[in-house]
Amino acid sequence: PKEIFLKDYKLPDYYFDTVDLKFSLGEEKTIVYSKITVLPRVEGACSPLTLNGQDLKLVSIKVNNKELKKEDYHVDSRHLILTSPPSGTFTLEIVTDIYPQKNTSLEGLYKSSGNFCTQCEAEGFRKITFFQDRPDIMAKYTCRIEGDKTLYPVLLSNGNLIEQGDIEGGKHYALWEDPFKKPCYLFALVAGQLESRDDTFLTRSGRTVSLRIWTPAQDIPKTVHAMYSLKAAMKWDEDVFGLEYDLDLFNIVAVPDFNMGAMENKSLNIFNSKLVLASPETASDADYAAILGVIGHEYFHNWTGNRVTCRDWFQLSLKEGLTVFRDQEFSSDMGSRTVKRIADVSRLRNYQFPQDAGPMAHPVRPHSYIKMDNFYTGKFFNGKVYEKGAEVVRMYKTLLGSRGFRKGMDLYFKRHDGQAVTCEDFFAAMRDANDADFSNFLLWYSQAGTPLVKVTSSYDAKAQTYSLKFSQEVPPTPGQSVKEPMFIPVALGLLDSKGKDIPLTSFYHEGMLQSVPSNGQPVYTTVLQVKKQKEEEFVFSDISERPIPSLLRSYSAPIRLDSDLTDSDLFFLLAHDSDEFNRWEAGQILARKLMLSLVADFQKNKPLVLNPKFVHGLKSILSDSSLEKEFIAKAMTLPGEGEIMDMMVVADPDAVHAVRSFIKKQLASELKEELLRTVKSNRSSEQYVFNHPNMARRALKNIALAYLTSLEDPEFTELALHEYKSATNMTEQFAALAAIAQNPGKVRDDVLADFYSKWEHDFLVVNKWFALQAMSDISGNVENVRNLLKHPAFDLRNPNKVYSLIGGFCGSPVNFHSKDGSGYKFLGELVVQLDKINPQVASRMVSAFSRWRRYDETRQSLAKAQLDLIMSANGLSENVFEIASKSLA
Ligand code: HT7
Ligand code: ZN
Repeated sequence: PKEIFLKDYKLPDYYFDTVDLKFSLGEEKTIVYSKITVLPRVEGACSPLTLNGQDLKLVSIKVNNKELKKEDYHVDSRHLILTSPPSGTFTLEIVTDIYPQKNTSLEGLYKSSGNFCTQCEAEGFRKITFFQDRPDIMAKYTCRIEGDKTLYPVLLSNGNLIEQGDIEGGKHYALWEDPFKKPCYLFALVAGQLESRDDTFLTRSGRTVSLRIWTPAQDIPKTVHAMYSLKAAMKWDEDVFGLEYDLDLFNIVAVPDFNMGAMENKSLNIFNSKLVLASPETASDADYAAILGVIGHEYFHNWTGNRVTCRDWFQLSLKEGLTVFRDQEFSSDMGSRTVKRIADVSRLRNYQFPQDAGPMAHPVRPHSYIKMDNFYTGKFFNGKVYEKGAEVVRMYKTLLGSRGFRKGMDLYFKRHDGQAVTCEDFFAAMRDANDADFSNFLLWYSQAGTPLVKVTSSYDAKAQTYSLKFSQEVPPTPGQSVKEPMFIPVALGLLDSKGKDIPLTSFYHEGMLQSVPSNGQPVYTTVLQVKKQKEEEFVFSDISERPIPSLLRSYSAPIRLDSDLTDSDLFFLLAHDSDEFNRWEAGQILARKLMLSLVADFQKNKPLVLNPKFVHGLKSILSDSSLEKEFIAKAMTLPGEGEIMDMMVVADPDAVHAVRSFIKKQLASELKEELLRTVKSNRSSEQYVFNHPNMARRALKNIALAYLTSLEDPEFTELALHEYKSATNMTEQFAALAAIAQNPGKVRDDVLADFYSKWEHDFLVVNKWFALQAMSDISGNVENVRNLLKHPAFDLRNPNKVYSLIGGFCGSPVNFHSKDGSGYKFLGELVVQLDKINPQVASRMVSAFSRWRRYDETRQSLAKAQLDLIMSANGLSENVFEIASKSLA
């Protein structure tokens, strides 16, 4: 397979001005007619024009209305090359046959549950017709769709519907015109039997936009929350960024077969049903929150991605990092900022940091790729381009403040609307709008690896000065052995002995006095700019007692921080920090330290004893009625097994699992009364409402119930059964089921069977049921999962089912990394099977092997054997090849 490099980027020799498409949808094949106005970039040049194409049957090709002679073009399995195109502007007409019914890759045009739909990002348009399939080719499109009127009553594409009518043979047509220039990855077509929920949005300039959410008729009642989310997102983008929607129609279509979460096609977003359909009985709070976030995300792409797009796929973070940042901010404003930040940082630590420390490490802007699809974030595949990219955008805001950031955004749109640009262009807009000195900030895009920042503190009582010394190191990653120091914003506060913030006015840095910016009000948090590899000192004067530093407030940079804070400092921060994120963080640092020391004890066969101070710390959080309930739930959640394994020289899944279970049970038994009180006082008394206080209450109740049920005490099993039976919403019903399912036995089996029989008609709920069983830590679970593969509701062709069952299984370290190799064998076999059906989904699954070198020798050789087997499979896709070969390198 061919590797593509950023350094090889060249401007295209030809631009496309207009693209007129016609689709004749058929049951055996679909015929695609395309008519393109081609403009040479340099007038008079007539270099060959290379078009991409994959799985296409070329029917005919015309240039300026004349059939092209055989000697004037060349076709191979991936290209159509016009060897001597005319000089000057010309029209190119191509007819191709495609076979959407046979397309199981869910890329290009395919059928999902009887309906046609498309997925073109990143490089799927080449499966529809021959084209320059690259994002810097921006053109105006029209699209005429013809199809059977009964089978496909609804015909949708991008832009405005300008004509429709009946044609012979029981068919009808629709003609769509998109007035905005766009790259082909934003093209979309949907045809089928769908109904819509309709609404309107009045923009701030007074235009009425029609909003339509399309699903099969029976699902329409489940689109209320999606419509609410869309309208909230439209309003938020106007309020926060001054960005208004630019067409009179916005469509969303929900499809059950989709490789990712959703796709931001211009004015025709296509969504995985999971991220549209919700009702209190069938969707959990987490589903509701995900729908809000993803509907927002795709909508926000209209400006950050569509109006201003990427020059090439290496710049993916330009749109994705920025849009993830925007959706995170949207969700924060709609709920709790602290809780959202905690969730995002946990995700970063659990998925992205491990990747950054493994063979798949790559910069936010990769230097090369084989299959671009491998750089996207999906359900079981977090990536630097998205999550770390969002952290990079957040750092601009931390450094410039909200107003400075907004100025940078305004300049970015002013300069680049309608263009395909690079990460440097975004950087330049932020810098120029603020006259900022960003020195080496761009390294965040080009250097892989998570920086490790060490900080030591000292207090001089006589001089009343407090000094913080920073040093940083960026670990080597594949292809980048030596790194330069990064520009790291460290948000900082200082607490006095009563736990109050000390006002900050100035500090010395490299002998220079720097004043803390203020608008006349006392300032409690300032941002230090750490830029050097060697020691860099910041000295605060007039500090009358030794302060406790609250470092990296709100997680101001995506780094690992190693400080000299003692356990008692951390307990103090846990109790007092005004930065709630750092309160949680102090608890997490303590929990990580505790877990690591217990893991060492476990490995030495020493008895496990839980530090009473830790129990006491959590007890006071649990009983503190002044705290927000969801914050308490987060603080009660122990760091994930992956996070702890990541901190070990040799990851030991069995020890980490044993220790985490031990702490959970120990906490449950010591805090029994408080937990029971928490369950009882947080039951739902009213109808389900999706709002922050109610979600927080349910989250707290559910974690308390999970702790209690882990004790395997009949009293608490009974309690969980009661909660399961009396639940009026999926959040509580499923949490009770999950609590019961922790413990093997008849009760578990009966409740799982009961849940299935209740919900077998709802495929989204059945996926939850698959995932719950797949992720179970019950020993030898691989056999259950193998049996579930044969369940009538399971289908390897549906990505959601694969992510639930196979992805879910890989999420249980004890079973996936089982020392007998049964988990590895299971995944190895499935990847080979899946790759023949859907390479994108297969490559996401194979990435579970990528960190095989982190384990002991036995596990290493078992995992490597599976990777070798995968590599030797016949007809291996480029997607799987890239991940498997990089993992083995
Ligand atoms: N921009 C969208 C990316 C996407 C995608 C990428 C590869 C393969 C399938 C895909 N479906 C959607 C999603 C987003 O980030 O908004
Ligand atoms: Zn996106």
